Amino acid sequence: MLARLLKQHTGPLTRDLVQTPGSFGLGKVPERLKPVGTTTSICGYCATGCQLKLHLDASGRAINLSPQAHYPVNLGMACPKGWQALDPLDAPDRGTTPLRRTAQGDFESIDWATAVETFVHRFKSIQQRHGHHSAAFLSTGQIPFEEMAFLGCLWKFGMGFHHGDANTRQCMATAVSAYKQSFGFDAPPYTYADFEESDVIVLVGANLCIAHPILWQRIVRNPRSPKIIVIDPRATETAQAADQHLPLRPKGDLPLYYALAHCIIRDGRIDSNSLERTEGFEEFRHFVRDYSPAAVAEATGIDSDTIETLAHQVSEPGKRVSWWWTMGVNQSYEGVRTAQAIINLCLMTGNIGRPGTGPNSITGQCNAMGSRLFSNTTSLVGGHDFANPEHRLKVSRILGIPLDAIPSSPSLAYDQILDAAERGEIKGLWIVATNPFHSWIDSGRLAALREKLEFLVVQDMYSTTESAQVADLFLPAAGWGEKQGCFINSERRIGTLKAVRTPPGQALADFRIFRLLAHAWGCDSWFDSWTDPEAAFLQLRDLTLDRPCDITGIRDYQHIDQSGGIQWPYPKSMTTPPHPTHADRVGELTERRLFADWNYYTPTGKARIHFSPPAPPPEPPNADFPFLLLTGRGSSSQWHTQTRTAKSDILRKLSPQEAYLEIHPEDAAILGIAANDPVKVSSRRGEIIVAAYLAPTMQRGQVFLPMHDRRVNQLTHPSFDAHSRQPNYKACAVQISSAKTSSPSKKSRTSPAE
Ligand SMILES: Nc1nc2c(c(=O)[nH]1)N[C@H]1C(S)=C(S)[C@@H](COP(=O)(O)OP(=O)(O)OC[C@H]3O[C@@H](n4cnc5c(=O)[nH]c(N)nc54)[C@H](O)[C@@H]3O)O[C@H]1N2
Ligand SMILES: Nc1nc2c(c(=O)[nH]1)N[C@H]1C(S)=C(S)[C@@H](COP(=O)(O)OP(=O)(O)OC[C@H]3O[C@@H](n4cnc5c(=O)[nH]c(N)nc54)[C@H](O)[C@@H]3O)O[C@H]1N2
Ligand code: SF4
Ligand SMILES: [Mo]
Repeated sequence: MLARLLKQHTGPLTRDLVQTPGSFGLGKVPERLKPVGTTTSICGYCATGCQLKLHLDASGRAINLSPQAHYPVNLGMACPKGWQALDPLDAPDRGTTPLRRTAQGDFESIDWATAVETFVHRFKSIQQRHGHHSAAFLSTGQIPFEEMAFLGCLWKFGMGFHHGDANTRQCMATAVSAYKQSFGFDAPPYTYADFEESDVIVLVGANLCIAHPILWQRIVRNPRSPKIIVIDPRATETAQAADQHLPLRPKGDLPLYYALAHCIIRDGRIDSNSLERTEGFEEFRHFVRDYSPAAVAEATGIDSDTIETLAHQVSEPGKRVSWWWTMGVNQSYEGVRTAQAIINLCLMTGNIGRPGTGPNSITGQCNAMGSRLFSNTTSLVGGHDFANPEHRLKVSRILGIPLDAIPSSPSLAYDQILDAAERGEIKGLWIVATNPFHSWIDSGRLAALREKLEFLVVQDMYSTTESAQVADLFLPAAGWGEKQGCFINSERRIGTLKAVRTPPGQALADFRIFRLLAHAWGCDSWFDSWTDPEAAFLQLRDLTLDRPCDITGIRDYQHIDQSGGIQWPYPKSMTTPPHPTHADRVGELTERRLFADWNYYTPTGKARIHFSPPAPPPEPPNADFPFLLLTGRGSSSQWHTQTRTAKSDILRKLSPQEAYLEIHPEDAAILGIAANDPVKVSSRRGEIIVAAYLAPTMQRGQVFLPMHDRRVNQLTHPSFDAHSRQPNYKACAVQISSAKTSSPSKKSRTSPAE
């Protein structure tokens, strides 16, 4: 009950929690645990990128932590996950030795020499028999980018395999594609100060109070009394705390933003100077003629008067308007065009490149932005293009990799890798710091796919994850707090992490594991200079020369720490003489946004306006599956597949422990379902039983499941955005019935619309 209550009130409560050190285990410290020193690390959960101050004992071991007071991101605040970041390191199910599957199907402990030998032998054998396209890695946005780059370069250049993708495909691929097409580079333009400098803040499919609580705090600090508008089918914690909530029909975003463009153009509220810096506006003007508010009212679920008012609010001359989106936009079958519809509105109204403005995609994982630049998956490492011969030459020269070892095309996308595995073309998979057997869309399919794989390696902190449990070889990894490196947060800020704990047993930092594997594969001479994360960082830094993400002005890790983090770009030309303290540099370095000159990274220097007619949803509700299922984050104390957060006593107390379905009370009443009743949720792909949570915050005919329960993705529909290949996690058709009866009663099949 406490958990439910906490969940229900996370908005206002979050505000209390982030400011009350005592409530998070920082109370009285026993004498023997009195810290003798401190260091700092960026938090290893979300992409906000809060800096934590780690309190160390005499041996350099972290015994506690608190949020860093002067860091320009969190300004002394942290959410519950950050406060409890050390807890998961001590969990009893940490992987402490490599494990290998025996002929009987059990795991046996092996030493590293045997593990590395097994890895190399099995993958080499696959490559010899089936070629360079026959295995792939699936990695993450949650390890330092030095490690991501090592993995991507080792696998593709050193080991000679072609395919690898990351869980950022589940998350940020839409924003990447949208920015690349519109601006010529994957460049989120904002800095967090924009939250505090806006007059109108539009949050689209972004539940900040749960998913980015410290960013919500930044909004709360805005002295301009901003109008906060939330566009979300659900009356989320954030929507309840906002000035206005537009409960749109799921996936009604695209016609809604086209209608806003229609009104803004009709009323002449465009910024002609900004428009001069764009291409494609005439075609767009013509296109949106058909999108009057009346024409889209039904598709959006928003009446024409409200749309007219919104059009006015977001185009008022002299007002600073910022748009912020997260998974409500990205995880859609037409996410890229939706993100671009927002970008187009900002370009039309001049709301870009100025304080308090911007079409701003908020990233999810601590290092999603690092993955976008350095993982060597969709883009060639360092913000380059596999297809560009000059880029390949540059990477070859700076990293000392033979030119012919660099592929000229990007990898298959995540879903295409899994399709290829299903067809038997991909025989081996190496999963690093992600848990797809829980988090991938239509996850039930992975069980069958597993049978087809010859060899599955999982490299994780825990041997108990859904993915580790089905591996042939498990490699135990050190986690956040046990290793060094850098993350890049949502506003492009690079920050460092430190090793303040010793990994348990034989667990090793991912970086060290890659070094072992490079040696055993026989390609270690190519990675001789990758001796440690900072050495790798310096090479990766040099690689960014003359790219939009140029960071060649950064001297070393210490420079980053002294500067309060450094946002890209930071080319050599920006380097100023070092100051003794971080405080002197505040203001000079701490907040920078892109496109102040409305010059974009496209060949013409102009932004490109993209649009397409909205398409019908892949799986609309019908008489048999009458409800639309939305999924997403459940509470601020739960992280994804919960391998880490579930290990903290405090975080467990702060979050609901049983899986639940949010359903409108009137829909529940029609189905004969009372609060807490077991309910069966079935889609065409599977069925699960969870507890009913009667939520007037839901619209009729829609239900919501938090993604943290391992069974949720057995229901989701495998459809994807055509441009970004991001999964459409947030809309599939389901049937709901009381699980008190054995088969769905006639009543349970009643459409909520009836
Ligand atoms: N506590 C916690 N914080 C996290 C995470 C976590 O697991 N736990 N994960 C991190 C990661 S990786 C990510 S990506 C972010 C995600 O952060 P968010 O995107 O904010 O979280 P979600 O709950 O996935 O989705 C946001 C909202 O999208 C809405 N939505 C669904 N369909 C539509 C639609 O068609 N249109 C619109 N406009 N909205 C829609 C949903 O109702 C939901 O409220 O959170 C990060 N922060
Ligand atoms: N239905 C539904 N599904 C979703 C979503 C949704 O909204 N709805 N959201 C999607 C999104 S946005 C995301 S980002 C994904 C997240 O999905 P996942 O990436 O699968 O989820 P995590 O639980 O974060 O998995 C990270 C894994 O890395 C391990 N790990 C942590 N640190 C380290 C390390 O340093 N080294 C190594 N080797 N391992 C480490 C953890 O123990 C954990 O097993 O889920 C997606 N799935
Ligand atoms: S808001 Fe994100 S980065 Fe900050 S403490 Fe919480 S999880 Fe960590
Ligand atoms: Mo994500």
